[in-house]
Amino acid sequence: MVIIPTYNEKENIPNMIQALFALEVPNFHLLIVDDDSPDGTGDIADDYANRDSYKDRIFVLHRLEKKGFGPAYKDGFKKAVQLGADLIIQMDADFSHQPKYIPQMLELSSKFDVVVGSRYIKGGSVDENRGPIRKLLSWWANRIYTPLILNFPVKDATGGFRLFHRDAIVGMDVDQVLASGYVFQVEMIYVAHKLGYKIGELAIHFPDRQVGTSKMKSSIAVEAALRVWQIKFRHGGLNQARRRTHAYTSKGSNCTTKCNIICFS
Ligand SMILES: Nc1nc2c(ncn2[C@@H]2O[C@H](COP(=O)(O)OP(=O)(O)OP(=O)(O)O)[C@@H](O)[C@H]2O)c(=O)[nH]1
Ligand SMILES: [Mg+2]
Repeated sequence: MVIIPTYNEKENIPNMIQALFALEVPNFHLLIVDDDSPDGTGDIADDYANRDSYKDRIFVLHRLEKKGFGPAYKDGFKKAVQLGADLIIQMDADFSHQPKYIPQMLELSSKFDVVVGSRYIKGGSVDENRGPIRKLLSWWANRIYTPLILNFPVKDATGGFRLFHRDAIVGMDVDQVLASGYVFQVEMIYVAHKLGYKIGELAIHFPDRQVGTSKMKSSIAVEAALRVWQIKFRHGGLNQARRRTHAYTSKGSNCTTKCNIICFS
């Protein structure tokens, strides 16, 4: 199952749905987690979910307000577990995470508990049009700063294109991941590492968003850099014995009118 959090992605979501289903991955499901986008992304997603061709293959989780992609992902991960997904892939709606890598991620899932789409290993790259300072800062944050502070081997800790085995999502207990913004990705992968899950990296190219509005600001990046320390103190004591063993129970589907549209309060 692929999970995509959305906020104002009306230009991207129809193309993304088509690109994902064109992969023709067997037993493929999509869960869109929308935070009541003012541009109507949630309605567009519902419209696809209700089409006969996508029946029971697209699920839409409606959250009542914008709270950042971290909480949206947490609800999405729990819902995916409840829906019975074995492999859970997270990705952005704006094509910075290209669907063409999904078959390779699935292949690597036989060797690893978690697969990280990585811009900063051999063969990985970011948008050619990015300025040199932005490129250098992102490389430094991912290759030097974060691994040094967290003492871990992952070379793209801030990227959000990842595959998790269901057991890893349950074992990690996503409720203990508290960040809501960009550092959410770092916190998730640090918790996975501390709990002893086997993490593999797949080289990806990361083009910047072509359409839709950017939500990234430099102040967010600075805050994320400082919060890496908070993550270290919060989760530094975790180890394999601290994996959660019981799955999530059903909750929050209090206004289900159609079977594949879920509302969270
Ligand atoms: N549900 C939900 N999704 C969000 C929220 N903020 C961002 N997203 C989605 O999370 C994904 C990543 O956000 P982006 O805005 O692409 O972040 P980015 O790639 O760092 O920055 P840009 O591509 O420059 O905008 C996208 O699919 C967004 O639509 C939010 O508050 N709630
Ligand atoms: Mg983006």
